[in-house]
Amino acid sequence: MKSPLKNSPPIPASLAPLGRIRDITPREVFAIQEQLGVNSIRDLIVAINNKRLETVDGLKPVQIKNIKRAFKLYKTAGSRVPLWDARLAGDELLRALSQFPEVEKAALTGSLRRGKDTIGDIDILVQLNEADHRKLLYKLARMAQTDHIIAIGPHHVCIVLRNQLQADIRLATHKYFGASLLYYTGSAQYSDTLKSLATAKGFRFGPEGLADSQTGEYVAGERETDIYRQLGLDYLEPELREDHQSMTALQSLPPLISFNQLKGDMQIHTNWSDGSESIAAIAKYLSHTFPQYQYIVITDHVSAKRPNHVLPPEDIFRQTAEINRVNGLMGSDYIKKGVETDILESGDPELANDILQQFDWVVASIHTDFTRDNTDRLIRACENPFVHCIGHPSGRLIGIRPPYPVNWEAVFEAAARTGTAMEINSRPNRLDLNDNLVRLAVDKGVKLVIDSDARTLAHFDFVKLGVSMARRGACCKKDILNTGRWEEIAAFKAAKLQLLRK
Ligand code: DGT
Ligand code: CA
Ligand code: CA
Ligand code: ZN
Repeated sequence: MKSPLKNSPPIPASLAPLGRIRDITPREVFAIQEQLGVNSIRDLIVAINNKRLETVDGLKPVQIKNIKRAFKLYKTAGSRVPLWDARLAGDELLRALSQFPEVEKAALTGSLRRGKDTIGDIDILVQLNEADHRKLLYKLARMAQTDHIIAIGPHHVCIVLRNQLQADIRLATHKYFGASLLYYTGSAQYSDTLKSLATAKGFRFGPEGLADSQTGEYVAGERETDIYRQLGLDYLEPELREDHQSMTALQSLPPLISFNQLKGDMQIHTNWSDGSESIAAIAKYLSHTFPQYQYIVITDHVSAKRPNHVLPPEDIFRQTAEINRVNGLMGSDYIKKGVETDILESGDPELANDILQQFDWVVASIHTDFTRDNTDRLIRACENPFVHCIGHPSGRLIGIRPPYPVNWEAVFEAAARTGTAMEINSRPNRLDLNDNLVRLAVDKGVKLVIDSDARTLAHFDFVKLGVSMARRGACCKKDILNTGRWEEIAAFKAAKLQLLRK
């Protein structure tokens, strides 16, 4: 028998990542390289976008399909970027595009508008005041942020930015801007479901508008809301447009949580532990920059076991004195005394209850044993009367560490039963709880807290990412504890104490 590998040429080094993708054989890589002159992953993107794989002699349609699917998988596993980075780049592109006199407006679409935790590519929709799209596409695509153009069509250009992110820029006129916005916000699954629904109701839906399928006449397109209305649907926030379930299950929901409703930041690290700013500098910055905040909670790690970047327990009183001093200068008790304590192997917090009792807010987090099933530990931590919140509950670090195994039903039931909050940690590589866990927690009646876990002043903006997770988890104001005044948080703590004393 002939060895299947015997006649396979080696995969060229520049295309090595391709060789690691399931469904792509060395022979296929070789044929693509030879016949299309594809010598890098970048060339391959161009070839796929220009439908040139279809011209390769010896590649069957099913193989082409496999390569495309595998390449999509390669993209998802290897090169998705955190929402934070994509948002900064997307906002910069929006600003750049708005400078062109022909551009009437521009908006983010795709997963960026839906607020997904990681982003495959940036999608932008531009409304123009003139019809010569092709000429203008070249002009837009040559903005300063562009590294090179991958593909260009009549109303669409795909570019690679200097920061190596990829962006799709699509054009529309005001007549069908809303339809394109809806269509290209996706998700693809959601857009497809809308299409089928439109067909069932005697319409045809696409990026150019909603048309009567009998007459071909356009009946809606300028605004998303016009299309929803024509289809007899309630408007659905972009963060909820993920799967077909969102079509029915999420109709007539109360308004989703918004950043403006947050009344304080519940997890902040200072230069007393691993942060870089003083308590006074943080208080001054936040009271000016986030005037909606009525309170902020300092939660430095306190540990006797971990030597570095933590506050030793003997310094708690000195830190309390400093918080009192700054509060005194501000003439309020704006700064709350919190702590982040480790959840030990047993599930108990490292700090003893008589110490925990002295804090205004206690976050307990797992910082060890990331591979074992942590269900029991998390439940045990919830059962401590002085633990108010579980920090970054799933322990994932996006692109670095998967979440540890947990029976979430059991943990959220314990949190609801004991009156313990769960954190939506807003750091870009955490976003923990994620959207799906947020939704499950809310279904189980668990209260959530959105906080920054900031180490520097720039980190305080992260809470907007946490808000995106909460919105994707269908959270309303009542689900988020820190949309309330501090009195409401105090009542939440008192209720837990009462509950566990029974
Ligand atoms: P990503 O980029 O992987 O984070 O996810 P998306 O959702 O941004 O996906 P992307 O960039 O491929 O497409 C953006 C949106 O455009 C997508 O959510 C729906 C729409 N779209 C693009 N291509 C198609 C298509 O072939 N069919 C349908 N129904 N929608 C599409
Ligand atoms: Ca995208
Ligand atoms: Ca795209
Ligand atoms: Zn932590």
